[in-house]
This record gives sequence, structure tokens and C-alpha cells, in this order.
Amino acid sequence: MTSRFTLLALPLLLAAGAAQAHDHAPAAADDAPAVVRDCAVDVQGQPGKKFSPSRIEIPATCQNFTVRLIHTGKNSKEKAGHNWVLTTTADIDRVMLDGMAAGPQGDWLVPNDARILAKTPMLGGGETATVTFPVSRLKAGESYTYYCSFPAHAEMMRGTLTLAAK
Ligand SMILES: [Cu+2]
Repeated sequence: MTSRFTLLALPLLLAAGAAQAHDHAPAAADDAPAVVRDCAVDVQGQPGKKFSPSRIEIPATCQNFTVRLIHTGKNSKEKAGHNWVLTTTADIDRVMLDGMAAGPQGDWLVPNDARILAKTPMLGGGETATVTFPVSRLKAGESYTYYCSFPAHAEMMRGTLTLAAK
């Protein structure tokens, strides 16, 4: 009985695996890094707790890099604020948890947290902020994550950033 089930189920499992692999292909294409010009990029903080783009690759030739964050929603910063906070991917979860504990007065971040490589202020709907940081802070081959430290956004509202190899 068991072996007969396995024989019948195997083609189904293979087919399911193939379908899954196929479904994943367009998602990977959508997730291509933003094309960066002039060592700067616009990042939208969108309703639905999403960043667009969700991947950034900084050209190795940049000395400084500028992110302009645009909150495209309508809510106030107290109700559904967005900011852009960069750490290594290894540090992100601890930075987030420590920031939650630190409370709202510092935009849900620990003041002067050395793990934070760059950040914008928390914005409300329609607002824009810019941050410029030296690219020498980053290493090629390291994985970085940017996130929004607003509670209930911080776990899902994230993107990845890398520095291109020379
Ligand atoms: Cu947010």
C-alpha cells in the first residue's frame, strides 16, 4: 500500500516542484536591484508596508550614496510612519528589537546606535527626506538590510542593499 502510494505520488510531487520553480522566476525578475544613477536612488515607502525598490546595488565607483525616501501614503507619522534605516543583515533583528524597547522618542531606534549605518527621520504621508552616507562604510560581499523601524512595519518592511564588487 505504501509503495503504491509513493509511485503514484512521485510524479505529482515532481510536477508540483516544477510548477513552483516556474512560478518563482517572474518574482526573481521583479526583485532585480534598482538601477542606480548618480550614486543616488529614490525609495518609496508605500502603503502595505513595502519599500520600492526592495533591492539596491551601489556601484563600486560611488564615494557617497544618497537615498531619498518618499512616503507615498496618507497617514500621519504617528499612525503609519516610514523611515529608512540601514544595518548589516546580521544586525537587523537585534537593532529592531532594541529599537522597539527604546520607544517612540527616537523613532523606535536606540540613540547613537553604532550598528545603524545610515537613517532618515520618520516621515508622515507625503513627506520626503534624504540621507547621504560614505560608501566606505560598506564592504563588497556583505549583505545589508534597510528597514522601517515603525512598530508593526519593522519585520516586513525591509529591503536588501549590497555594494557591487570592483
Ligand atoms: Cu513604515
